[in-house]
Amino acid sequence: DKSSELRPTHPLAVAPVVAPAASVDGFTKQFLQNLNFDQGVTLSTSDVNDQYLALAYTVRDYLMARWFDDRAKQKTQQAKTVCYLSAEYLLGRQLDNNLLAARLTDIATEALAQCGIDFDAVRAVEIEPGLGNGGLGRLAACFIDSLATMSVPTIGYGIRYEYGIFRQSFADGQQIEQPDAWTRMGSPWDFAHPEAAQTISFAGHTETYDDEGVTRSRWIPEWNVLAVPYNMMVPGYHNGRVNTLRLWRAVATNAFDLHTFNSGDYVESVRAQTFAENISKVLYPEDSTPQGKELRLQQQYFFVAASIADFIENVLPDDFDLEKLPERVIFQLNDTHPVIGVPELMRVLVDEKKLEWDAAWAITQKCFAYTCHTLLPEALEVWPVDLLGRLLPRHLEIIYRINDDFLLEVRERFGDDEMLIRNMSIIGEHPSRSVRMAYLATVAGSKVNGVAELHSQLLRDNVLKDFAQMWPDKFTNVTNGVTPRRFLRLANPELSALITEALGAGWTVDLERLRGLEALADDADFRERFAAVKASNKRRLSRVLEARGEAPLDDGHLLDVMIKRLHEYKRQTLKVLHIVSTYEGIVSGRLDVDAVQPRTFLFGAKAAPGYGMAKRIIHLINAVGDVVSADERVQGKLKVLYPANYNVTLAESIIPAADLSEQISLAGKEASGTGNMKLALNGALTIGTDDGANVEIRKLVGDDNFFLFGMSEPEVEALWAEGYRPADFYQEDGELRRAIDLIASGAFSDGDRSVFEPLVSNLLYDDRFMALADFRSYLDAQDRVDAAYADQDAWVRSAILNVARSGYFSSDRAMRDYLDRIWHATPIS
Ligand code: H53
Repeated sequence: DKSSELRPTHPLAVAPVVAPAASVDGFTKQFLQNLNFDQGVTLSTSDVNDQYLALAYTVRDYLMARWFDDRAKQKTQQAKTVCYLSAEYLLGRQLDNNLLAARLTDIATEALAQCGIDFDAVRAVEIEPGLGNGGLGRLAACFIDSLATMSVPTIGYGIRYEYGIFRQSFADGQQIEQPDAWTRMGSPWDFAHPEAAQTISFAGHTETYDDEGVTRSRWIPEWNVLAVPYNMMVPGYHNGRVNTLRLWRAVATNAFDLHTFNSGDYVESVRAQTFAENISKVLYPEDSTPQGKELRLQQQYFFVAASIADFIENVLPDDFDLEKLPERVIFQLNDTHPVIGVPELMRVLVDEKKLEWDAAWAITQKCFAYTCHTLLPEALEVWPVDLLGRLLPRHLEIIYRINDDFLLEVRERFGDDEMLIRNMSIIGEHPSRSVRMAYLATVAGSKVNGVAELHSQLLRDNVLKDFAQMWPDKFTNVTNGVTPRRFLRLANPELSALITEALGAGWTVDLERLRGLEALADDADFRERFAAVKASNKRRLSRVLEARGEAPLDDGHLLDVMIKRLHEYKRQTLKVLHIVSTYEGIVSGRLDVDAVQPRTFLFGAKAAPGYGMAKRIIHLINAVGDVVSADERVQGKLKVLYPANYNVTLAESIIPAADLSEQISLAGKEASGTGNMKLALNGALTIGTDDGANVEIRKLVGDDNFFLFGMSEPEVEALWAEGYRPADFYQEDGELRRAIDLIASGAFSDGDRSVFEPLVSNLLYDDRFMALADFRSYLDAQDRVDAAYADQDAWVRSAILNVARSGYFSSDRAMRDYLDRIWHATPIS
């Protein structure tokens, strides 16, 4: 600490920081003090938001001493640090999580009760930081929770967006987006450190110069912004550890651009400030379909450059020998979003620290590893060379040099195969010249991993085939995982209590212990209690829905949930076809009503605002839902619910209540899925294709406890190869025809046939994701679901086995796999 010598060492200032007494009185005292001195109110004049903020500050106070300790250790112990670089962290609410981690839940409950405060009302005002879109962002949040719980020195680096994922509402069944000003009522969980800001540069040009006989390059940037770090606590569960999530916010370097100011254009100079601050203004709402917008590249470079500089300057000791960098850090690239960090580290090492290119490259290759999260070709980020060269001219030069060296290596290994060279080049030429970020990451990374077994296999066999041939050992798999603290212990307190009663408390950090429940699946008394928990969770969800102005749940209904981003490859439309077909079957008398179980179909999904087809699908779900839920002929039988603004908080109410988990993507398209894991872990049975992590879920829970349907990935490929004609499936299947015809007839759009015409034609004549080809198999599987649900005892047994066999999907296990296979880092004491 550079300034410590200058600081007076008052005896009180050098004494160790201690947490307030861990007692109800100690907590109450601290809470009231925070109400008074941080919120400026008394208990009697406080409102619920004051109480929430004071409570959050109190929890912080308890964690603070541990946080100081862990940061000091990070400096002195010189352990290898995992720097997780992610453009998204979908954190969810913090209060209950942090209380739980710090063992303060009971104390806080009692303290608030003594103050006459309704704890649930306080909980309800917390606005979750929605700094991510979906699976990828939520995965990052699970990972940092597990790393803290496992005492692995970690810094999560990302962006402190001013506006997170938009708030969704519906008007006439169509999605409306509103900005999510998540900090407007305060943000008690983060600490701004403007004094530790980094200056991040953009644009300009490069030049060479003579540095004592050596020709070197340097970058003369044109403009810059400040990256101000906001630190958030990431407490481990019951281990006294607190890691850091460091999110960067963009602030203008100079409030008044002097030149502009002197020329008299005050307004213009303030506008320039807004330009800089736009960088961290808003999260891009596209999930797995990047837009290639300049602002997005600015965001990516902004946070990655700030993070690398922060690590080197502030985490490493002052005179650190950078040749040893790989011993102290691994930068994990969460998808391609942070990959611009590769040329940035090269620039720092070569231009600033004056290392030789080859030495710098050897270091860089050891410091990065890359996780790929997709198979969709349109999701692999590419940046037009002219855009990248304009914004980051030096980085483009470095990328060209990396590519030249790499292609030489390819020629040495495989000869002058021009086709191969073109296919593997980091610079693509078609349709226009651009940098392929996934290839750059693959060339630079020490390891490349996919996120489920099937996905990693398809990466090796298709998407990155040539690279896997060149470097077979570089490729590995780490199947995703989810944190059992948030998604079982907190979200499902009643099931947690039942499990703890049966197995002891250790399962929260050792999820494989859930295996112990297998034996209890055959215990009628346990089954009854398990079923009672599910029923109670449904009532709780019903209350949550009613509080949001939605219809409640009906007793005895099978709760069938599809909660995930709206994307064609995930096939919400296939789900709609099942609903429409069932509805039509009952209304027309074609179906034996008694064989159809009463069901509530529950959707949760946001669509990217610019994704027209996804928005039409939302409209269709709502339109079908309105008609079905209002039709007397299916009353008590079918109900469709689509609460708006699905987010982590709502997921925490839905998942524990679910009976059936819809994981119905076209095989080979969903990299992993993580909602599938959360639902199985909470005792929902999966109806799913052999895709992503479904494959592993099915293997673990067993075929008897999983409803498999649809084409396998090789079958999908074969059907494509022979020429897929969706209309043939329509012609050949009467039920499919009736369902599609009903939609086309205007039955769900007040007779207006034009409303869903684009959707219907897309299904009949394009159907990129082969919903029609899998329809028959899906309906048959749904019949098996109905039959299985009719035998409640057998169903509950299957549900218990799903819980018992899902321990593998803990993110703690995923972190152990990353540590062993990729990071080679170890927990510290
Ligand atoms: O990442 C999840 C996977 C899921 C995949 C998702 C994802 C995004 O949310 C965003 C971009 C991207 O390339 C992939 O779709 O299958 O479970 C976490 O790995």
